Amino acid sequence: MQKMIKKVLVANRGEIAVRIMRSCREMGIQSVAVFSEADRTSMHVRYADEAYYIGPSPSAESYLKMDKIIEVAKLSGADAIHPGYGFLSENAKFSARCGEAGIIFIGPSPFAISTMGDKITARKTMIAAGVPVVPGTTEKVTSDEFALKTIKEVGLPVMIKASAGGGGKGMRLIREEKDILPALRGAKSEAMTAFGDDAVYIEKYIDSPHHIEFQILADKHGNAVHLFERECSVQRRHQKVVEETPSPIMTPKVRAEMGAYAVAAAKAVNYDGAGTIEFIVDDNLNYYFLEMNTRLQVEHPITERVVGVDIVKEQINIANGKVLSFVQENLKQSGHAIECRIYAEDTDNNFMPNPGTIKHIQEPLGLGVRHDGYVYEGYTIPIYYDPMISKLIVWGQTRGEAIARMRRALYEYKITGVKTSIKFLERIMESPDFCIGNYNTHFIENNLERLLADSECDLNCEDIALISAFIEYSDKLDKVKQTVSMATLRHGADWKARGRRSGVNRL
Ligand code: MV4
Repeated sequence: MQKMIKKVLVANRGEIAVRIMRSCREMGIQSVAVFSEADRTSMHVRYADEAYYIGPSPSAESYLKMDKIIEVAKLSGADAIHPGYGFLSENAKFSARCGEAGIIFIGPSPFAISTMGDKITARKTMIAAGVPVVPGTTEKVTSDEFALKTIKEVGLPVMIKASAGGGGKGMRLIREEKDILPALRGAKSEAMTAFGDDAVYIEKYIDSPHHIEFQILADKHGNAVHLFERECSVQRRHQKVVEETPSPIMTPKVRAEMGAYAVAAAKAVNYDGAGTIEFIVDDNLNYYFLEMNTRLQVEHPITERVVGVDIVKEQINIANGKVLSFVQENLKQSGHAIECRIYAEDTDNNFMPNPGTIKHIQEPLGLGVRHDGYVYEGYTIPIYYDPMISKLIVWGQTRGEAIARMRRALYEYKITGVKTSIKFLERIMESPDFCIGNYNTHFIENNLERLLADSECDLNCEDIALISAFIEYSDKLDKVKQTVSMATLRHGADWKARGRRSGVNRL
């Protein structure tokens, strides 16, 4: 029997670092935080049992420093490293380096990471495993003739994708014959610049698709299960905004088929740990493997809620060499879960990141609500990292109940000091197409005007000035009282009620 993990170094920050440490705490495992200059006051540092400084704020000088992180793991006596998502999570070299240092990498083998990380190799491996892939090339595109021949076979439009890319990086859409060769040249040079690898491949373009992914868990003994799907089509520029499970378009038959393919995909690379198989799905429920994410994903909590499994705990059990404690037949979807990603961004200004200091935060609570975050009052969101503040996850017995609960939770959610995407998310939850489940990956661009529209507001300028003053001086009670009494004289005593009716609290 292998020695059990007693201390985990979390090589990440923000909400996911806290999320991972929470499962560690429940399992009686000590947690070690690492932090950059900008993260001295971050929540993950406070939550951890121990914390170590690893370098300057830019992630290239801290969270991406393999040597430093492994050194801290040894120094602190951590027997395992959890990489979270992003940073080193899908770095085959890091997985290997941990192994060489005698530290358990809580994630898949270097082989599984590199096979799935190279998209051409992944496609080949999936074809060999009988998993449906998008029609296109199985080898890298080595000549113009080969590209033209392939495109003739599959028909326009097509996409050119970088083998070293993924997640939408280095993609080009070709609709017309005259664009083929320039696009090919452009894609290759772009891939070379971005990834140091100019290998590209061609896929038939699937118009207006759904992005549906399957969560899988696999142990080191050849057992693998899927935890059903997540519908991730509500996205903007390859950034997911809302995720839900089950998918509104899924049928039991297609779900069972895709789930079985997801398990086959994992087994084809001897996968162990938690992973996600992304499929692209058209309106007729034709589905194709797109890529595999060999990490814990941002949106994992909706699966946890509907399937009733702590995915981080399973990752740790798997890393400990345990046999999965359930088989496919034990797993059921129960009810409906939705996640909204809350960003510090200015949705009215091209979604520009809006980091800054949190002046006030009131997090939603109550039945069926989970809030995975890391910020607190007075905390300054650094400019160096992703501006995601938190994830709001709700559960309902039905999709309708889940949407109503998400609206209620977003209504309760109040953050001042930074601009957030809360209002934008409320509009998504009120959109007729979202509410009836009629959406695909073009949902946000197709509805952008409505999603950004100014809400009707019956406040006059003085009301707005008053509320602004209230927020501005909320730490100076005397001044607030003075401002309020002046406003009451001007507007009569009903300003508060009028303000509440018009939703002024969220100004
Ligand atoms: C596609 C596609 C249409 N046809 N591939 C974008 C992210 C990356 N994982 C793959 N992506 C796409 N690949 C073919 N052959 C459309 C997309 C795509 C997309 C996919 C999932 C979620 C959102 C998307 C938004 C635009 C394009």
